[in-house]
Amino acid sequence: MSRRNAAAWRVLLALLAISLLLSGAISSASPVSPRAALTSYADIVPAPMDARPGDGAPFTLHPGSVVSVERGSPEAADVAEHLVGILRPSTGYLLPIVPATEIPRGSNEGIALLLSDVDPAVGEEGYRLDVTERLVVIRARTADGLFAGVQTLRQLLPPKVESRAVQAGPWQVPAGRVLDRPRFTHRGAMLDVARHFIPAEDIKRYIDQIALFKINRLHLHLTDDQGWRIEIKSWPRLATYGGSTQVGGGPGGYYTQEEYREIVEYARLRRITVVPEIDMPGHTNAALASYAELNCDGVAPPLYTGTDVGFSSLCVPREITYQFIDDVIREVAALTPGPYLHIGGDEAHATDPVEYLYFMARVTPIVQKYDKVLVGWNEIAKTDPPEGSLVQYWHLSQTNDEVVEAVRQGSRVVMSPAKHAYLDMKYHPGTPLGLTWAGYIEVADAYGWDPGTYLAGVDESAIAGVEGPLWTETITNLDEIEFMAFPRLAALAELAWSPKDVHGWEEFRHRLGAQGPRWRVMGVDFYPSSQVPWR
Ligand code: TNX
Repeated sequence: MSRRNAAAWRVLLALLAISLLLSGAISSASPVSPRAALTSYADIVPAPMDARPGDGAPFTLHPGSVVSVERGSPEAADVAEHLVGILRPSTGYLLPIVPATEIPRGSNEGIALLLSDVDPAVGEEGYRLDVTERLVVIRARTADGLFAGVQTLRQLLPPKVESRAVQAGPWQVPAGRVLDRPRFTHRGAMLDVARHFIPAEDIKRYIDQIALFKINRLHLHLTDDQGWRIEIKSWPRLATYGGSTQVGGGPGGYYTQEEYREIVEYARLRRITVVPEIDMPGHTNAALASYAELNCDGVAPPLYTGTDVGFSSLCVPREITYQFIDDVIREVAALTPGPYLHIGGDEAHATDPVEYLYFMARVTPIVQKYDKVLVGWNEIAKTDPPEGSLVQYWHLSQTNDEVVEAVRQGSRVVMSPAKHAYLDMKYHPGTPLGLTWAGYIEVADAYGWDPGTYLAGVDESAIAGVEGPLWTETITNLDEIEFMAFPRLAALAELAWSPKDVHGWEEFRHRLGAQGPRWRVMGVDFYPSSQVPWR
């Protein structure tokens, strides 16, 4: 069916639904159950820049409601598809998507996603949401903004809207308006799929969970000592052998390039840019085990299933090392529509410091040759990264001269200070999973820092954003990922999105408490911290 035919059918279906409604064949009135409690504008996470409840009647989604979308924008249409993908299963309504201009003014009832008449205050990624009795209107300059507005709308609908099975209404949104835009452009989550392999299906579920909090970067730590998780066609043993185990000795696994492309596309439809990381020159035992010629002594070490760090290094003096890196970066760049390529660079304790500098001077031009922005852990700051690079700060200290200097040379900083942002740290001594080297991180600790002022001598204008890394030495599956990520990732998302003047632990923990029912419906196995008044 052509796009035009499909659109015509949807309009017809909508008209049919509306006429059924008018003839009383479907009752739009709520069942005579007690009025369901309305959600609140005070409960949105991350807190919007400005949210005001109105005094009008709430909006109610009806069986005949339509979702209208700006004409001529395939990306806006994708956002509409995302929205009805959530609303249709739980409401059981048709919710056809129609072009905005085909709806006669005044006759529509439903949700409109528009790229026109936009308040300039929303910037590139923000949105304005207006809720009145008959209409929900989201206006933004970009599909990113519309998508962010849709996430706010989700949180203003009853939590059961997240159900995959039909639920009873009413489907109400309190009247009001929101004007919103992000503080930082980089709002990330990192997943280590190397220590334990995480299947593509679970990555997609995690993408759904993080998108709700306006996270827009998914950094995948694809390679480490314990496993190589991405198919590289020019060096096939990296995945087939180097990916064949994991921490503890399980079977491991890897993504074929086709599976990886699907992850990237799934993320794109949720306005998330995937940032692939190929860690080097350390954290490379899986590669060294797969190809003897990458080792200085020409002997491949055995695969590794422990949790030590800092013992492996690519062979810096050997020319084949750079042929290998060129091939890998070429193939990974070709799978990556986003601008970033992360080359790790952390904990290279088995690499001579002088050789480390030489190595980075060789690798940096390769990343540039394939048109990618260089990203690395903060150790790369000492290697004179090119202007525009991203330095990901993970150390414990709040001062770092190398990072200050890299910023002076035009790098920007992604803040992942381990004491606050490391999602693999235990919440408290009794947490069954996780590590402790950076301390315990309760929800208040994840929330209680300011990414704009944390690093001495680095101005907020040089901060690209915030990212929550989840290393998986002790984490083996999606349930465990959820338990470590939530609710802390929601705290980091608020630091990354919301203006500083709306931050506040007291307000935040109440907002967070409102997410409990939604997570329960979504099947997210979050940690029920006693710091949070869960609803
Ligand atoms: C440090 S953070 C690492 C990882 C470990 C993590 C465990 C960083 C750049 N390197 O290799 O998995 O600690 O918390």
